[in-house]
Amino acid sequence: MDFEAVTKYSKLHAKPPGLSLQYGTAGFRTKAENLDHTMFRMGLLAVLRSKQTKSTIGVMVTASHNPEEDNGVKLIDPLGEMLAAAWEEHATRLANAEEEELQRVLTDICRKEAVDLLGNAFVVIGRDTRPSSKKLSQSVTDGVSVLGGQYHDYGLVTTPQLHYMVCCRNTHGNYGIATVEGYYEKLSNAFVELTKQAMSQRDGHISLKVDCANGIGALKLKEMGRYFPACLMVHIDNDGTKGKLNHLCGADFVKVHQKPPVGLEMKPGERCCSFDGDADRIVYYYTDVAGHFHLLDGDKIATLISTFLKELLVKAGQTLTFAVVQTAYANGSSTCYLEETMKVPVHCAKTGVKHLHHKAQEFDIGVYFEANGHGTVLFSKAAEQKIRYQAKEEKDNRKREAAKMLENTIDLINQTVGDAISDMLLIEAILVLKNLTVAQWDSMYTDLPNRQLKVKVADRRVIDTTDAERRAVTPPGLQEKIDDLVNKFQLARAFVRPSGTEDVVRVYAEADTQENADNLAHEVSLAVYHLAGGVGEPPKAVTS
Ligand code: NG1
Ligand code: ZN
Repeated sequence: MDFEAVTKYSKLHAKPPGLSLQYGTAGFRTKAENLDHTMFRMGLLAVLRSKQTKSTIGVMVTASHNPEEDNGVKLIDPLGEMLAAAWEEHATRLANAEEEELQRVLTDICRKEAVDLLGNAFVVIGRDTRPSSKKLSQSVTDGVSVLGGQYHDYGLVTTPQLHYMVCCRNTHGNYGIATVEGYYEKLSNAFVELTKQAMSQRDGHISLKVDCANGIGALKLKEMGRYFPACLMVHIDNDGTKGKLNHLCGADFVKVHQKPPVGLEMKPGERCCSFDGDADRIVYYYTDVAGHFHLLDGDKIATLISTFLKELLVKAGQTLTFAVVQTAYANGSSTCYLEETMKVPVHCAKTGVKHLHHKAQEFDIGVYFEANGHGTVLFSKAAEQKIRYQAKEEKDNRKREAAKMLENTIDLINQTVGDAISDMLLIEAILVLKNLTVAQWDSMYTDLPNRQLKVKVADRRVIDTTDAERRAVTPPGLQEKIDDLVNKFQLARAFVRPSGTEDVVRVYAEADTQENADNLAHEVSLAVYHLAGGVGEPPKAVTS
């Protein structure tokens, strides 16, 4: 390693003294002006990871649904998955090392991970549309170059597109062609194959409004429009020409506020959806004739997709293990519907996509979604082979057709990570195939009223949780207090956990009515404030 060059270039990407960041569930994320050194260093780290795995590694510059002034960076591992946990720790140490410690930290990582410094390194880089992203991604390439790594800069891409590229490159084209055109073609072809018979039997077209959060999703969806069949009419709103990124729009805004984004006009019954700022999350919604807003979040999406897959598996006569993975934030009604009506096993994982992803990998087919709309479906290698074989060789026409549909679903879904574009196309296909309106889909089950709040405390690490974050172990007395409060309400549930991306404690509550959910959430917030060292004014009652 040429330490002299590293030291020289590192000074050009100097770390703000005293600044300390953590590689959390979403990588590094903070104000863009504090990230230059982190970007350079993640370029260095990506080279080491690439040398160690002898594979292409991805670096995505984005802060997803966070405000435009923020930015962030995430590394992508060889099969398009999130960075391995041990390397998250290396990332944190490297980002926080003072200049004079840099050499020691790099040497230490190489020793611990047995990195062969003579090996080759290849890194692919992508970025979202934030004004700060271009310069920050150049700092990543500086880091890659100084350690002698090669790179390809994909420029403006969605987060899931970069995950797809990494997977394509490391599977030698097996997963798809590693270009945006390759991505568009793969998904569009699968969508056409999946829907063509159903579309030929009905009049009209599929029409949908998409709020792109004024982000990268708008650019990429526009580009992809050329590949869509004529029957698919996607109307793009919040395309970045007028509004600000993620401001009063996007999947996170719609989910958290449970109201429509600005900049999108909805007629009763019209199907609409919102992407987040880097297009790895999606939620659907509509208003009814009475003007009421209905949100179809990640739980409703998981339910629709798993119902569809389960029906196809039964038709094809395939006996594959199948499960849905959720987090504690999943609405209680969705879990109940999946387990009791659908008879699908449901597992609860800790918040953060990597936890859901790992759990879903335990099954032949694992559907995972966070309530906020991030999710996908994973098919094991063996399941994929069985399905592809049956789609070709099965003699029974009905079974073969079902297997073919499963095969097209495999090709339509981005298995590397949650992908708003891919999820949207799969949902649209399922609605056509099952001949469902958005209101019919919504009526599969009724969400329990719920409320999410945040509490500021001096140190959120005083809260430790267990049982997939559903119970608090510390501070003493907090869980008992929550249990007492929950017992005062009907159909109630509540939990608290420290956020991995913001300096707050998150509170979630659900109950039989909105008023009760709001009251429970408020009382639990007060318990957190009093028992976990709240700062500032005590939480105020919720006014819905
Ligand atoms: P934190 O801040 O740890 O709650 C949030 C989301 C996660 C996940 C990450 C990464 C909620 C309640 N939490 O995590 O689901 O998406 O951001 O972006 O929505
Ligand atoms: Zn995102």
